[in-house]
Amino acid sequence: MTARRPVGRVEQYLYERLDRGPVHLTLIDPDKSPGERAARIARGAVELGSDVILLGGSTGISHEVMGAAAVAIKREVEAPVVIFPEGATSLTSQADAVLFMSLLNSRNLDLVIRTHARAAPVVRRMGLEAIPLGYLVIAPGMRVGEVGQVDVVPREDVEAAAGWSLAAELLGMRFVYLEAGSGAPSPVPGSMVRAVRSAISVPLVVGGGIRTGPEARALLDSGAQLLVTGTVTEEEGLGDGFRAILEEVRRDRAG
Ligand code: 1GP
Repeated sequence: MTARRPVGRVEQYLYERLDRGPVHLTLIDPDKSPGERAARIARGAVELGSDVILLGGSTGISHEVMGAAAVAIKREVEAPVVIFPEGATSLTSQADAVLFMSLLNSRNLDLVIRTHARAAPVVRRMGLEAIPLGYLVIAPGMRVGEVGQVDVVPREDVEAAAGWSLAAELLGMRFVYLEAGSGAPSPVPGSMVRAVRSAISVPLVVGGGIRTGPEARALLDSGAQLLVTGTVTEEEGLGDGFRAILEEVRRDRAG
């Protein structure tokens, strides 16, 4: 018996990228940007240095819409296409992987583990790579905070955030994601990112409310290793805000 199962292809790609510096993930909502429009955003984002295309949104995206976007994107870019799920209905075998994430601080057990029990056999049957991730929503939480019935972690409670994050790591989750909520007026505070980063040894993902280069810079300097942005491209396309964020990410890359 081997002691460990090897990690999947996309997870391996993430670790290889992380060895060279920070990773950027472009979140596209295929309900707002379907098929070819998603593919155009993805191509531009990858050209600017984004590493992964995440597909997701907070309203029930059908697996047909998800599948069509994944196919269109994969025709345009080699970067992995990963599902950022909000339920089992948006799973598609056209993607390369799914963030198999537990919404740690939800009051609704469906979002912590029960939906996963129903989705796991589907994920396995589809042959989708599952990336185990602890997802922690920080105030204000925005829509995911409401829909996810979350007891948000207050922005100043850095110790609570570190405790939740370490618990995720000790439970075997291989990534921790601090989420301020899509469209949040400001990202997760740097002090919290620092506290979490020094508590855990798995890679730290930060997202929600990142719209400018200086915001990205502050998070990277605080220890964020993967940055997720969505709204900035939904609202401004591949404009100045997105370019400035990618410039900060590229600045910290080796070579
Ligand atoms: C949301 O963290 C992501 O789940 C991205 O947030 O839309 O604010 O960039 P934004």
